[in-house]
Amino acid sequence: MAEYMPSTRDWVREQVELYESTNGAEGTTLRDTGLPVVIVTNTGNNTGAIRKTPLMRVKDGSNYVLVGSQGGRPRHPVWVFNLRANSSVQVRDEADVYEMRVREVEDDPERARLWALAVEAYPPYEEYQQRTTRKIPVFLAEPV
Ligand code: F42
Repeated sequence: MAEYMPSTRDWVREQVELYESTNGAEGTTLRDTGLPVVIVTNTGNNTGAIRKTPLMRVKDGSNYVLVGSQGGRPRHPVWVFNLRANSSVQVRDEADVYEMRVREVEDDPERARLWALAVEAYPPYEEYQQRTTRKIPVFLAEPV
């Protein structure tokens, strides 16, 4: 059984701990924005470790849109490489945990549709994309 290796960022690790230990009753929003967050459990592509990554909740029917924004920094968050290497994830949305498969969305019309949903759910994504020449990766998580 792979071991869980928490994020190196304290507030991220703490949010995951609060979210999971309360079975999604607490820790489910981005700080005081009130905007909902999901937890994506993914597999480290180097270590094989269990990684847990809070992301903004962007729904597309029963699918979730996962946005590798990391505040518009110049480099991808490393969970992007995890998803590219292993498409099996779990998405926790409050008390519900779904087994899902992710695929990176490159096709422009589909990506544009999903990007619009993402920006609607979390407007700062647009600013983040303006802030960097990096094309922010978009994944779609679909129920298995
Ligand atoms: N990040 C986003 O990109 N988008 C969001 O919508 C988002 C929302 C959000 C809401 C709440 C919250 O608390 C955090 C939120 N974040 C969001 C931040 C997100 O949870 C991540 O912390 C952030 O995106 C950075 O992801 P990261 O995977 O780069 O994390 C780093 C800090 C990290 O944990 N690094 C580990 C370390 O030890 O340095 C390694 C993690 C890892 O997966 N290692 C891989 C392995 O094999 O284990 C190797 C990865 C590689 O290829 O190098």
